Amino acid sequence: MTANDVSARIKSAKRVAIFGHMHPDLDSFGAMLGAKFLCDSLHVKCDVFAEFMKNLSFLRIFPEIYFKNDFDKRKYDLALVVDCNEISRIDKKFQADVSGKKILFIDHHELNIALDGADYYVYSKKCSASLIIFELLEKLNLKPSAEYATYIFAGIVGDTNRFLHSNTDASVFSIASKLLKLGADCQKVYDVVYRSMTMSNARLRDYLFSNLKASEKVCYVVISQKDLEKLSSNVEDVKMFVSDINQLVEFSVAMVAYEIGENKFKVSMRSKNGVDLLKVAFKYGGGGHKEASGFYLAGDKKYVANKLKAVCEEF
Ligand SMILES: [Mn+2]
Repeated sequence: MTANDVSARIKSAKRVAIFGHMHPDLDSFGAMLGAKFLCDSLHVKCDVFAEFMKNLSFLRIFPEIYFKNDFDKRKYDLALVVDCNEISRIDKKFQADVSGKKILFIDHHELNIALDGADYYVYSKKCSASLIIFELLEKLNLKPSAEYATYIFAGIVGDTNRFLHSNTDASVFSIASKLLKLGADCQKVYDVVYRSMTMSNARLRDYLFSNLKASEKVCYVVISQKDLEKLSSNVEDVKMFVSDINQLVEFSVAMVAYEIGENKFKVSMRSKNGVDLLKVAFKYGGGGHKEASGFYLAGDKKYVANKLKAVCEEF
């Protein structure tokens, strides 16, 4: 698909429903709002659907009024799914109603299995879905306002971990520069994302580092809901520190398993030194990127710890 194909596809719709992935992150929100700007600019009506969780501090960047929760599928003839390329990764609440609809995916994750009849605008080498949306806007001669430039900038900052990951190439800096010229408020993004650690966050970070287990080049830590309660923290707080653990020079892979529901754990993985995580992620039914991916495990804390010990041997 070309940028013009994407534009034509959107223009052929009467009303577009925009979705990101479940447990949305900065890039998911940035790309959803970027997609909203795209539809607005093409004069196509759209609504953005996302669970707006008050405990996510980074959501202070994105106005709550832009998001809806009650998806009435009869009102929409196109689902525009960003930062995600499979229905099973869309927020559970909307999954069933999205399947069967015409779908356009705009994404940067490795495509595992393509869905019959869906359209894909996927560039897996790109750092973020937000950046792909900005490039789309550029190709269509559309200029985001300062407000939308801030959302797109936040998405790029999120998925590159402020230009740290190896997915940061010259084009990323060049686009960041363009967004700043458009008025993106980078200090606001940094204040909300990187200068917002509380004392309980600090204690959680300490817990994660203190309870690390390690095999040769892989380290991992498991944290249950009970542990989180004791630390007055939640899973969203844990996500802040996965990349920190990956900074340890002794290891090439960091895995953090956190309990998201009773006996259900999400395992977030990060790597460096060229270690590819995708094979392991796909093997356990997950996905993501070469250096940042994840999967789910069912079982109690002890089971998950034993499982991760075995997973270490696969690298
Ligand atoms: Mn992303």
